[in-house]
Amino acid sequence: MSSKLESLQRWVDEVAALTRPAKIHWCDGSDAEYRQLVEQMLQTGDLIELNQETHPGCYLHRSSPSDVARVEHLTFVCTEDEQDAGPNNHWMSPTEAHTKMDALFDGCMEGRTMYVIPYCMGPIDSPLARCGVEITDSPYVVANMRTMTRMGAAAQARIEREGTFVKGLHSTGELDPERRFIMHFPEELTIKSYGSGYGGNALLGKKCHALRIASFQAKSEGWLAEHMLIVGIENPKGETHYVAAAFPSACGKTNLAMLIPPEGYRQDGWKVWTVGDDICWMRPGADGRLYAINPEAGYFGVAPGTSDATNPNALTTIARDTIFTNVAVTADNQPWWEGLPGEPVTDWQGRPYDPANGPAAHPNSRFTVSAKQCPTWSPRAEDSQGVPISAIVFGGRRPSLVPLVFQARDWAHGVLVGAAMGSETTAAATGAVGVLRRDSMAMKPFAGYHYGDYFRHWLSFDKPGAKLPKIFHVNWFRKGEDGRFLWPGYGDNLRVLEWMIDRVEGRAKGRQTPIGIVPSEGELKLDGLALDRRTIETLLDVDHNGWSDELAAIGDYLQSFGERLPDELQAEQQRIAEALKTAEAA
Ligand code: GTP
Ligand code: SPV
Ligand code: MN
Repeated sequence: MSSKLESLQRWVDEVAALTRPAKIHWCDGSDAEYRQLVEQMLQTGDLIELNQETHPGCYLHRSSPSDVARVEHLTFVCTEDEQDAGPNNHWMSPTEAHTKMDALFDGCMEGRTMYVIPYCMGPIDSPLARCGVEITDSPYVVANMRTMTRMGAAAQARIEREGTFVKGLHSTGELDPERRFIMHFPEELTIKSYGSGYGGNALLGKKCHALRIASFQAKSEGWLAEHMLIVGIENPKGETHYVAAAFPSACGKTNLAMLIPPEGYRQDGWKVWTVGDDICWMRPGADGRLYAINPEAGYFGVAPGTSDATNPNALTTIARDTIFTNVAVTADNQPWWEGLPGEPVTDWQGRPYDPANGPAAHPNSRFTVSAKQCPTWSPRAEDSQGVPISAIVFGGRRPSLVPLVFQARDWAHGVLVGAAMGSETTAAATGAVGVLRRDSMAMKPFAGYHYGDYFRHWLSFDKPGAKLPKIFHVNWFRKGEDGRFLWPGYGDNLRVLEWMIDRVEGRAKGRQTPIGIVPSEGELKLDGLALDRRTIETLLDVDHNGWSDELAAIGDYLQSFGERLPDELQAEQQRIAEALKTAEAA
């Protein structure tokens, strides 16, 4: 095959001349192609068949043990001007980065097949969707891209019609961490990734395109590309509000997107609809509201912790036609991870399970599955115009200080709340776990440009005629003195979402505090929960002293963005710091 789009054909020819594959395969996205890839990977051992009676169409992939997560220290944004990448990104000059990468790609596909993957991020007919082409030598990447994106002939047709696409070049290389780089050239709409076969490093449509490159494009085109889930909450009257929520990696997006209402809510007729679990593209519509699409077609979700108690929806979703990466296996060859009943016999590295070696499943083990398999898949998930967003939620893992929920008083305050987000690090990226760090809008690893400019872009949506979502902050991860989570979380998070919707609709009054509006007594429906009064008070308490220190830390953090920090954001920080001082004195 080939392309009638000259720029695409020329690029594929250039890449082939550099990487020198034995064969070139243009992916059409068909079932037959997928089956053939699976067969081939079963033969090479890239995939291992799981129990086909309990898990039809399910396979296991074991990645190299040193290639199990995103690598932020090896991820670069290569803009002409170093300033444009910002202190939030690692930077390399485009010339240096191209030279370095092209040396790695030189001859790297000799004797192998080079796959050309045309894909579309977003519903294929959506004006909000954008296309790309990934070239890779990994059949595992092809199989995953087929599930995660609209991949194949239809995407190629759109690319040929539009004449523009994001170029992504990937090779697994030697899987040597010393020869591993994920490079972004936003000004050239180009990505080059070498030396990793894992998730966000290798499935270039996901974080590299749909967040880093897309956020850069969105800045000049007036839209937002965000690390957010999108969920529809339908009340007993049949009215649905769509909520977009940004939590850092492995902090609860998939779980909130697939939430099952608590028993009483179900009886009353509440329903939850999943639009997306990781990425959200949104732009203002003609009526001034923000409309959002999920650019992805599948879920690349965290396996550990997924159970009948926490996320039965996800468990149903992944009962068939799923690729599992780095999970453990039971005696009868079923996939297994911490949180599931039963016991593992083989760990994620294929060794006999021994607790002395750590968890059986890698903490960042994942499932890849089509979004359509989710029982709560939204009927509007493929709406080409997107869904209107009523509320934006920020949140992170904060063991102390940060209350269960509070609302920003207006958009500018909300942008500060997002910018000030902090969270404990997780296994989704290599490095220490459980360290508190700032992760503005959950985009620290993904914003493709200077955070100062990014905050300014966010602020710019507040203009005459705009009907913007209300902005909230949540914390499901507050811990008690015994180290246990105070809030039950998961399905019960709907109680917090209901309060937000009541705020959006003007039904809940709330209580003003220096940091924002919290639920007043009785506004959160907690019936059926075994929470004592003290716990509820702790969850909703605003500790003025503690928050003063927090605001000072936020101020220092904002200063690190220098001249490009919008004055308005600093003014918000000062306003709240002052309000806290006044409240302390009172
Ligand atoms: P990425 O795919 O990495 O972007 O992550 P995500 O934000 O989609 O995270 P996910 O929903 O997969 O959750 C990650 C971990 O957080 C899992 O182990 C969950 O069990 C846990 N988790 C999710 N929601 C809650 C909650 O409400 N409370 C508690 N305590 N844990 C939660
Ligand atoms: C994340 O780390 O936020 C993920 C997984 O969603 S990955 O695709 O590896 O980035
Ligand atoms: Mn993510």
